[in-house]
Amino acid sequence: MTTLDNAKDILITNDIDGYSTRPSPKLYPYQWFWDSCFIAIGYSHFDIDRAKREILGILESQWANGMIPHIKFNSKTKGYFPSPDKWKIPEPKLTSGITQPPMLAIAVWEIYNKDRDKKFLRIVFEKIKKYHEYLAKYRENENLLFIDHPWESGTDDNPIYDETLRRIKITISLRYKRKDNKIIASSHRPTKEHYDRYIFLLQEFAKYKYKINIIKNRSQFIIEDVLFNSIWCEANLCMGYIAREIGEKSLQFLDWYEATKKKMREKLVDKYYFSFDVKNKTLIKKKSCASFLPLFAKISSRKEAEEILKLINDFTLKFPVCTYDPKSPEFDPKRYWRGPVWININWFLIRGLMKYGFVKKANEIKMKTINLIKKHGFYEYFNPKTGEGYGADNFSWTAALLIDLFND
Ligand code: 2M8
Repeated sequence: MTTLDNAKDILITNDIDGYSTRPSPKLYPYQWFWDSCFIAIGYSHFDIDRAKREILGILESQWANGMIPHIKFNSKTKGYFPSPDKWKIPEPKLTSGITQPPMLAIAVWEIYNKDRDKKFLRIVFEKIKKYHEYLAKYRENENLLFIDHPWESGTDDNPIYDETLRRIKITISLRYKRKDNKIIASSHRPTKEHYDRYIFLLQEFAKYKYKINIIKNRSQFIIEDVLFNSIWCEANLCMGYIAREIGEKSLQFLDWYEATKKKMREKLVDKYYFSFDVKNKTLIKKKSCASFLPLFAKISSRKEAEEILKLINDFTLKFPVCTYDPKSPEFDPKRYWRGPVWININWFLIRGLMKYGFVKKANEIKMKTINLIKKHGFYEYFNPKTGEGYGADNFSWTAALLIDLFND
């Protein structure tokens, strides 16, 4: 079997029901929102109908207010903590109660570019529009979107959130049993201090019945996140294109794009782009992979892009690219989002570098990413010094994005 065949096989094996795919068989046995967007992009190269069904599968989980939750559970599977009953959501659905980076329109635009099926765009347009309206209405703070849980960032234990999490006072006694660290070595997963806060926040959200205004007032973790806002910008551009293709209004999306981009440039830059802690009123000046994302959405000026390129070089050990500053004492080449190489970040980078004409660098990262997977396997993340794979094996987005890189 070729590596490409392996990749396709992983997606097919991780299929749940023809409409959703597990990120990995054991560690993540349900459908995750942004994972499935990457998965759909992978499928679009060899089974376009299945790619479209992955998108429909995500949309099934949408709440009445437009929110798209980060996990769609099902009643047949067990083995993940926090399980569906822990979320206590105010919705007659089996889902989590928080969202993830809004990749949906980006994935749909990728699919559309393969077969120009306007019928599919018409089926999904209103629902994605409703999701964007939800984000603009409930998550906007001075023209930037905020996240209210580290899991919403997709880069869960990125050290940029450490200080904010440390300030959270846990006011109740927490009793819970993790499952992740029974499957994967504890030293490769988030710490207990982090999990305590993840779970505490969930319990607070349930107490507030997921009312965003109350959460925004009372919670300590309110972050205008660089990665999330960059993806929001790009997704609005894609919604603008989609709207135009099917004769719908595109102006609102382009307004959101412009307003967010302007605010990011005003508020989030200090040489590099950083996230802003709303409660502590500080720019979190820690260098992480999130600072690369403005390239992907073409937010940075030429000069800023050149600085980001230097940062990428600083973040390149033997295998590109570290997710956290390798010179920082918080860097850990084995622990989750605190240093290891992640394939989706490399994918964002490759696309972003191409947009600024940094073709050589983009191709270099692309070839090294493909070779890393070929040699070390379809892992969730990789040691940037040795290439060793960690976390889940047969990880879906590693497979899906490899398919995309091969075909790009
Ligand atoms: C990781 O996050 C989940 C919680 O959502 C977990 O650790 O249990 C993150 O890497 C996230 O970005 C990803 O979507 C998810 C599933 O692959 O796993």
